[in-house]
Amino acid sequence: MHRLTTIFEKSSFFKPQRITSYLNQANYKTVAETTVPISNRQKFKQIQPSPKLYEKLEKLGFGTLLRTKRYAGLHKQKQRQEQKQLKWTDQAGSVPEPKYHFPLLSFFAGAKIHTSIPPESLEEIAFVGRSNVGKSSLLNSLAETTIVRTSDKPGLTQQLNFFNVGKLFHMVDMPGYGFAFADEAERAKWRELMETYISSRKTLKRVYVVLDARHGIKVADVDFLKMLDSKRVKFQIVLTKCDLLVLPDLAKRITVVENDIKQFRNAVQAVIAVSSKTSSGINQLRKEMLFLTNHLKPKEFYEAIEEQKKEKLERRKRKDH
Ligand SMILES: Nc1nc2c(ncn2[C@@H]2O[C@H](COP(=O)(O)OP(=O)(O)O)[C@@H](O)[C@H]2O)c(=O)[nH]1
Ligand SMILES: [Mg+2]
Repeated sequence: MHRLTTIFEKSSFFKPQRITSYLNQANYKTVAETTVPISNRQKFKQIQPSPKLYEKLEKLGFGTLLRTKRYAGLHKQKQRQEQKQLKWTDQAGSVPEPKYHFPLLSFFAGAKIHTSIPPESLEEIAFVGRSNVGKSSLLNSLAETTIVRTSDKPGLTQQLNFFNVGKLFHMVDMPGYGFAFADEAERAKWRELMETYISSRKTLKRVYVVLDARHGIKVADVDFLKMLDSKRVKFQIVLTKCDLLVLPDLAKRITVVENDIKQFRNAVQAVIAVSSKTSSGINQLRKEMLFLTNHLKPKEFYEAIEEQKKEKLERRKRKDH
């Protein structure tokens, strides 16, 4: 209603007196009579993400900030940061981020009931989210294949689908929650299956809750996140379809979601942004998944190995002399 009145007011086509009489007729209060609370859309517009977040997103390939007056301040801050970094890289030499690839993806089990869930073996990373948010597309994009079925029709994934990522780890595509197509009994069955799996699986390393970047956290998501939190399952938010937002809106969305998940104890605070369509952010997510499943170690680990090698060589040299 408030939105309607503001639209009417902004438009020069409608004369103010006519609006007031129309609104009075319809038994509505006019803008003058009420204090207008700001809408969610306005609140969203007012968010000011940090220059650091912009910089991170630009690096991941989510576009660049326009050189308009509106972003002049941010550009200045960024320039200062870049100059500082230049000084540093002059000394150390910049290291480009390597490209990570997953080994061949293969489907190995589907479970409609908990008794058909395969026994625990390799570590697992599960993908959950509302139907149609882009979970299956994300799996395909990560593994650079098309074997995971994707669809425009909500509710196609009606079972837990287990995939081997070579012999490294498993990815699990889970049924979408919170859509109106399946009947109540069916939905309850799926929810039970997911809850059993999530709360009892020892090899489950991380649950990625996939959200559509355009929408953020919805009511159905909150229910699911509360369930995860109550079962003490560590989860992390992945925003996908980020190609459908311009950079400032994406940065704002991330800021909102980061704020929303502060209430959950078991949420990983960092929010991941990706696009399965353009592959932005996908390499970074691959890297994080390899870290999670212990197939990549922190920099210090490789440095320590190098040190050991050097020491060995020196000892051998000393012996030879
Ligand atoms: N633009 C865009 N569309 C996407 C992206 N990811 C998925 N989609 C589309 O969203 C729809 C649902 O995707 P799907 O992976 O089947 O969703 P799921 O139900 O969560 O598994 C499909 O039409 C996809 O083409 C993305 O990153 N960008
Ligand atoms: Mg799917």
